[in-house]
Amino acid sequence: MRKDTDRSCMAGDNGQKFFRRTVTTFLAVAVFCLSHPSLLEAGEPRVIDIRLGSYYIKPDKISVKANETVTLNITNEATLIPHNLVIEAPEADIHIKVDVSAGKSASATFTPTKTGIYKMSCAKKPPFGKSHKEKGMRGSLEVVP
Ligand SMILES: [Cu+2]
Repeated sequence: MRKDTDRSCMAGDNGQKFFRRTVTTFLAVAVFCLSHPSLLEAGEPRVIDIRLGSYYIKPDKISVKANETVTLNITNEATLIPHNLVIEAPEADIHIKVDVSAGKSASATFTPTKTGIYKMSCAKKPPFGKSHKEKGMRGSLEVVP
């Protein structure tokens, strides 16, 4: 019963509807992502750079959120001396001990489960003299809610 002109007109309407639906879907997804920023962050751990040297840990205070997955990128800036980074807090599911040769980098990924302030240090100790910790290689990891 329809005329040809009607049919072509319908096709135009369908195209427009499809376009409008696509734009609406896109906007809905965009708004959803913006209102749920944690979804965008999920899967990508936060990265914190830590530098070790003779005898320091920089920064010596780091702060992370409970249940946030964090990757520590640890670089040993010393030219000869090996260092490590140790954070032992079983109550918060933190078990980090990463040895890093001089001039090298290593990483550790963890998800702290309990708030608190935990000690971090280098556990290296020469046969004689002071430990690296005593010489200044110590700091703290704060886990906030
Ligand atoms: Cu050390």
